[in-house]
Amino acid sequence: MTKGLFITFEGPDGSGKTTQISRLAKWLEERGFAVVCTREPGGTVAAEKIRDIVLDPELPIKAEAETLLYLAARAEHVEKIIAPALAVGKIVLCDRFSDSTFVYQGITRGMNLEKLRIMNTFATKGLEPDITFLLDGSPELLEARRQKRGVQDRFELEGLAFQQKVRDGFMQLAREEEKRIKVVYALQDLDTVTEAIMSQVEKIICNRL
Ligand code: T5A
Repeated sequence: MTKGLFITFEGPDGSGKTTQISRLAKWLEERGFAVVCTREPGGTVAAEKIRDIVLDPELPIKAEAETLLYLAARAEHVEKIIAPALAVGKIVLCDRFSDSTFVYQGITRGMNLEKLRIMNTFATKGLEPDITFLLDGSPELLEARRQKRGVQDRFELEGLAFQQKVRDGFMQLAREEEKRIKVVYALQDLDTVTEAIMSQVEKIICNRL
């Protein structure tokens, strides 16, 4: 591929993004593709420090400050990790990106979505994913998975009503951008979820070659 491929994974907390990214990365690497796996907030030294702040449930932050921190982390991440990898033809698999800001800070926290989109474009310099997998599932069933895993961050502590708003927010975005955002039901067995994702990625790669 002459131009890289930017794939993002979105969905409620604990929906299986990290697990599916590592499975897809293995599958792509076995086929000879150069893959970069990364996450938001995070991906660079500074952005990982911002991650520690924004996810710390013991540290209260105003919604505006929280939003700016997520966007600052993203600006770092795009400039230093994502854009350079795409420029040399790599496939970037990113655990959360702009859609998380639109859902968590916009739709769920109630910040103005249009303003958020403008600020986000400033942070990303207009970079958008080629395809986004939205791992969707009922908050009650995902809660059981999160509890098994243990530690909870700021948003995971907000309860089921909050997680339902998050789910509805992502589904709203998926309806608005049907072509880019592919909804995958997360509460199937691991292999079925992976196959649904791989078949879409295979199609895109074949169209690009
Ligand atoms: N955020 C982020 C914002 O508010 N604004 C933003 O702009 C951005 C970028 C990130 C938080 O930051 C917020 C949103 C988030 O609340 P995080 O720690 O990265 O925090 O949280 P998550 O993205 O939710 O990551 P998690 O690690 O919590 O969940 P994953 O990655 O979706 O799930 P995963 O793969 O770790 O799986 C969870 C458990 O389920 C099992 C796994 O083995 C694991 O134990 N599992 C399955 N079990 C059975 N069947 C399956 N199909 C399974 N898939 C996974």
